[in-house]
Amino acid sequence: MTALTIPGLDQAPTTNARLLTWVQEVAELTTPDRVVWVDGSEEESARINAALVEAGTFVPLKKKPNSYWAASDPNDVARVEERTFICSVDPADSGPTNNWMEPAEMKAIMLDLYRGCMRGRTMYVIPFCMGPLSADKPMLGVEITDSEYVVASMRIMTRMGEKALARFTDDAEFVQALHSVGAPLEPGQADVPWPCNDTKYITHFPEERTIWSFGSGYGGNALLGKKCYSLRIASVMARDEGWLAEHMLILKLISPENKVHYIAAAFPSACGKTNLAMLEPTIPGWRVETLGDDIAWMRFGEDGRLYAVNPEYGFFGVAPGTDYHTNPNAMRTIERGNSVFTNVALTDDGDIWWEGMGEKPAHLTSWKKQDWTPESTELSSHPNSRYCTPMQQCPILAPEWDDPKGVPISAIFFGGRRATTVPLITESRDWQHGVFMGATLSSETTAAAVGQVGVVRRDPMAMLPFIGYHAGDYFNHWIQLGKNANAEKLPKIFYVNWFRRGDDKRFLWPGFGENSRVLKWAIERIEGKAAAEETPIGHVPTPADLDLSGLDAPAEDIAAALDFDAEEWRAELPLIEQWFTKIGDKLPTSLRDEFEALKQRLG
Ligand code: SAT
Ligand code: MN
Repeated sequence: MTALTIPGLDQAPTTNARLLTWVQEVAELTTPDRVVWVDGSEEESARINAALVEAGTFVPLKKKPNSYWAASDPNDVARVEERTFICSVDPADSGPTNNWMEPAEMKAIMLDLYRGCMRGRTMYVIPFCMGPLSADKPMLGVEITDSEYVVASMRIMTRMGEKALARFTDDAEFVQALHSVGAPLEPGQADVPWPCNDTKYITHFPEERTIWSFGSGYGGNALLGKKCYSLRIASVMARDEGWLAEHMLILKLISPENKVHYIAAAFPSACGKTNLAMLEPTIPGWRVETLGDDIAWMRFGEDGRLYAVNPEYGFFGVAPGTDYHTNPNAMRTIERGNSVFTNVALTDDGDIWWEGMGEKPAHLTSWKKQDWTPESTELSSHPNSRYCTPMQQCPILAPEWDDPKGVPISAIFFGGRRATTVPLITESRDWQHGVFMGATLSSETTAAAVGQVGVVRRDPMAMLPFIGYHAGDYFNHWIQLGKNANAEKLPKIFYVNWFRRGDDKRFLWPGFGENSRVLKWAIERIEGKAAAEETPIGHVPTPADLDLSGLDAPAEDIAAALDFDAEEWRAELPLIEQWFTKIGDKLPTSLRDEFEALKQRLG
């Protein structure tokens, strides 16, 4: 078959030569039955959703407008870090924390997999833009995919279709993102509701700003604007151009005096970024507005401050544990409809349910499409089940969410999930010390990635699976940005841990809305209004330094949550040493110096 016979291929709504050539090449390689140029219209969306319902991928929800339940293949539920590659030309540019393969070798393997892989399917061409469309230099991309689920999800998660294509000038640069579920259909062969392939590759060619993904339909593996573009590829662009692409939420904190501070916070996947981004403060008079829950692109403004933009257009949040108590604003966002729920449970009356959503219904259809009752021994929803919902439906969305200038960041939080050792909050001594905190961040693994859950690992800046180049160079980039900036105007860096536990494993700090007390202390430190104790690891508040008025929690627990324990930290030192050894000789000497100084202070 020659490409010209593929219906739709010649209906390109663009004159961008690079795009036209690439689409032609991919169509010839993957031989789909037809090509659709995605315009992002309502009609098209209705068509795609209807096709997904027809295929059994989507079940329409009776209780939520224009919303759908989807259950994945049970083997395709999370990011596959083992199958994720940074194929830089030089292996030294991928570094010790990424998988690497020689680009030509990887391409040969993947070209073999891609050959004919869209047979029997439709190839969709999705032009998209990460970040505001009105940016001087819009951050463009095109995803080619054979998955309707991906088209429907990209419509929620990115600015896509005609409105993005309008920013494609004839010579516009864009990230090429190729995706296939890897499940060609023979003539007459019936499709399955969740096509995918046991062989999976999530591959990045950083020098070419190109992404090749094969075999998975799961969010982080398949929605290529998200982790693949906005973190792995963008972190390389950011290194080259002097900015930061980070795994951070962005929130706006408003004091009772209407003073505004913006905070960016990095936590590993499934450690509460969405909850913090949408928090309802429990302290009177304080308010939070949301700008993003997962990714922040930060550039210095003309005034020397660091400005953050959220490249995304929707939220792809962990469902279990989300309810009107833990995250009322996420619940209000999804109530408005237009959402896709993947791997949660389906109620008999056509709504969704997951663990943590209050009383257990008498009967559900589980994420494995099996009958589920409160007596069932299995969970109704996968721990990494997700809601995918438009950002603009969030009732506390900050009005400046779409401003291409971004918002000036006052504080950066690094945080992980640690049962011991790490206090509720620690303020860094300066930028370099803050970068050390980020570079040595540790967290227990979660269900967001395939693998064992609950194992402590170093997760620098919560970016371990997302740094698109050598981690040592990445640390150096952070250090250099600080050196070149006006220190007075840099955000203050804090290290937080909401997950410290008592002897009986109970959480010491209540979390959620009460985290506003921690935010308040951080802002008051920046404003020079709050006290702290100097410890070997940084400045830590005593219970008296935090606003605990009206907090219903045992005083011993609060003290234990804030406690700096020298013994625990001395036990941490060999782990940091190991980690730095792994980074090797690209570790900046300034971080080595920070480590030696910490050792000294710990005695
Ligand atoms: O990788 S996803 O973006 O799908 C979810 C996550 O791990 O943060
Ligand atoms: Mn994430």
